[in-house]
Formats: sequence, structure tokens, C-alpha cells
Amino acid sequence: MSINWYPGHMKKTKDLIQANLKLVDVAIELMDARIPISSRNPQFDALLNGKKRVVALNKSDLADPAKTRLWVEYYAEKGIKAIPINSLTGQNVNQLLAEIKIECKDITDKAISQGRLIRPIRIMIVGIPNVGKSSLINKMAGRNAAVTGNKPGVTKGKQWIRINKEIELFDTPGILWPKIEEDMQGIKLACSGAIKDEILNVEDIAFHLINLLIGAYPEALYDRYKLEEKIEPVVIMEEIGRKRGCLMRGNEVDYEKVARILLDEFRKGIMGKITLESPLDLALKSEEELADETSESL
Ligand SMILES: Nc1nc2c(ncn2[C@@H]2O[C@H](COP(=O)(O)OP(=O)(O)O)[C@@H](O)[C@H]2O)c(=O)[nH]1
Ligand SMILES: [Mg+2]
Repeated sequence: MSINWYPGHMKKTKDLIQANLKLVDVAIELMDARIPISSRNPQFDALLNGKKRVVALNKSDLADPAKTRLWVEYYAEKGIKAIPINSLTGQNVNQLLAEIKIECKDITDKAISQGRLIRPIRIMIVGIPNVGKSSLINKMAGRNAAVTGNKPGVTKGKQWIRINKEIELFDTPGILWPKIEEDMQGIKLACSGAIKDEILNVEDIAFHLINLLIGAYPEALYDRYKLEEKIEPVVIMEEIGRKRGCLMRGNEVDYEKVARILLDEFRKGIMGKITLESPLDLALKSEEELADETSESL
């Protein structure tokens, strides 16, 4: 799968994030809890470069809670606080804000010890498209959100949204396109809904989704569509097509329609709470990379 992310545009966005990050105390890195590896651009690490960071595992309502716990532990081991949230309902968003305050305690303490006025902590949200940045901004801002107006040194037109007495949010999130290095990553992003269906082969994506589900959540798939176990993915699509009446002339199954149903139901969480990536995958991935590097240097 080749997707072009316009290198020129990428550079501009990166520069902008870097400039805007200078204005904030802490960055909230938003990820999709169902695909925490694929839904982040590793370049964020370089961009954040020592900046305080809190991870928000968004769409946790759709993710497997057991896997989400593994991700929280994974980040805790790296000394990074990760909080599962739901940007639509606002679940755990207060916990996220509390965590940010803890993260910035040194700034507040310093101001107090120097007898300075405590200024609000400034935060910014970063993440790939469709991970839920706008939803989180809206949820954090809430009904009472007051835009605090332009401040010196802030890109013209950019504003701070007052979340509460202690925290201000930069109104523009930092967007970085995913760095798609392998087909499976693109496929998982597509399954999650991060990539527009118009530029995808939905049948292909649904076929891969079936394979992923057979591997990790077979019951979710078999139960939802009342399927016999251990049948081939193509036969699964065929059966779902017949059961759902996705037929074309001559009683042929309309695979594209089946694919859309599968993707739609997965994205809405109708098959259950499903996570397609666990920290173990990351360990395996880095082992592969290490092996690649070793073989290159030989
Ligand atoms: N189920 C669920 N959907 C979410 C959540 N957060 C965002 N969404 C949905 O994800 C899609 C993309 O969200 P949006 O805020 O526009 O993402 P942005 O591109 O990062 O600004 C929208 O359809 C949202 O309704 C969440 O926590 N749970
Ligand atoms: Mg948005």
C-alpha cells in the first residue's frame, strides 16, 4: 500500500509543531488505544525532545481493557504516564488533567519558591489525523471554556483555551501524519478509520482484518456473524454476505458491501472491545530492527 504524505507539507507541519511546542509546558500525545504502535509517528520523540509528555490512549471505549492495561504498564516502565481516555464521553479526562498537574509540579514549586505568581500550565495536544484531537479539545474546553486571547509570542490567530484555573490549552493541535513503514501498519490504520476509505481497497483491508481477528479475537468474529470455526477468510466473507443479504445479480456475493459492513462494525466496536497491537509486538519489532542492523553491518 503506498500512500503519499506530501514531504513538503510534512516539513512545514513539523516546523510548526516544533515552534508551537516551545510555548507549552507539556505535550499530550494522543494515540488510538486499539493500535498504539501504528497510530503514533515515532518522529514525535525527536520533536518532543525532552519536553514533558503525557500519553493519552484515546478511544479506550473500543479497546480491549486487558491490552490497555499492558500499554499503561509499558509506558510506566519508560517513566511516562499513560492514561486511557474516551474523548467523546470525557471519561478519565479529569484524571489526565490531574496527571498533567503532577507532571508540572516542579514548575509551580519553583514559582512559589521564587515568590513569583503561579501562571497556568500550558498544554498542547499532538497526534496523527483522526486520533481524536478535536474531540479532546472540545471535551476539555467544555461549555465554560473561555478563550483567553492572543498572547505575545504566539503565532497570530492562535489562542489559549482556559480549561480551569490552573491549565491552559493551545487551541491548535500538532498534527503529524503516520509514518507508514510496512503494509500491516497501513492496514491497521485503515481498520481503525484513520485513513479515508476512498483511497483504499476496502475488500483488501477487510480481508486483512478478518485474518487479524482470527489470530487474536476469533470468538468476536465467529460470535458476531455466527460462523463455523476454522473456515478460510474468503469463505467467511462469502458467508457473511449471504447472511446479510449482500448479493448482486446472479446471487453473487457483493464482497465490497461485506467489507464495508465488517469495517463499519469493527470501527463502532460492535464485534467487541478489540486491540490489534500489544507491547509485545513492539519488542518483536525492535528485535527485527536489531537483526536488520546487525545483518547490514556484517
Ligand atoms: N469511540 C470513540 N470515538 C472517538 C473518540 N474520540 C474521537 N472519536 C471519533 O474519532 C473520529 C475522529 O475524531 P477527531 O476528534 O475529529 O480527530 P482529529 O482528526 O484527531 O481531530 C470522530 O469520528 C470522533 O467522533 C473516543 O474516545 N471514542
Ligand atoms: Mg481535528
